[in-house]
Amino acid sequence: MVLISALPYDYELPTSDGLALLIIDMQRDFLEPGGFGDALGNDVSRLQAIVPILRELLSAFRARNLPIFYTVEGHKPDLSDCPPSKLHRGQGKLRIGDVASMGRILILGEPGNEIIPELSPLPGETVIPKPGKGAFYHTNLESLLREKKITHLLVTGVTTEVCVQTTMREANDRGYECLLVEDATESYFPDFQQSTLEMIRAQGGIVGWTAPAANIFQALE
Ligand code: C5J
Repeated sequence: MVLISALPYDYELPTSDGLALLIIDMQRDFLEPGGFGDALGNDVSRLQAIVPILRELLSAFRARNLPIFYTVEGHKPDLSDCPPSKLHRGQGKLRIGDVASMGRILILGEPGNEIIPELSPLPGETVIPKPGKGAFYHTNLESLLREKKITHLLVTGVTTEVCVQTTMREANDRGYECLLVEDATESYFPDFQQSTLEMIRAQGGIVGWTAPAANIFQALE
């Protein structure tokens, strides 16, 4: 373990066994025009800002052979795993399952559902499809983490206040020591990103810790 500077206080980072990188939903649906994020009226270009840091985190984890888990939010083509509440929410022109420029919106296996090419998973890295906002809901993430004896999660990806925060709360309730990497998570709403970081680390780290990636790189050197 190495103590790294984090908020609300130093975080014990395992530098080998027990540590995993979790990359939430860095898929075209959220980062490129024509996907789900765009259909909801968001400026998707904002999310590109974290791609270089995520590439560095990927390199650091790959160099040390540390486990990496990606998630993608998506539904079966027949939408049987999409509750009507999710399907009908909002007033956008396009909905989940509709055909757009990257195929059917938020449907597993469609071009829009792919992780962006800059962060493409390598063989052996696990991609977990998830129907909900949280990565533990209706997925095998927990059993995979238990299998690999993971105790500490570095959480990254998009969007900070939706899938990232939901996942971090789910992980926290399951006993994982979670650190949200401040400059490796992004939102369509800058204020929500900042508020989420504050919520996570408030009350003595009620959901976990936050720290910039530089503090992690230093520890993994
Ligand atoms: C959303 C996500 N925002 N990955 N999904 O619907 O945060």
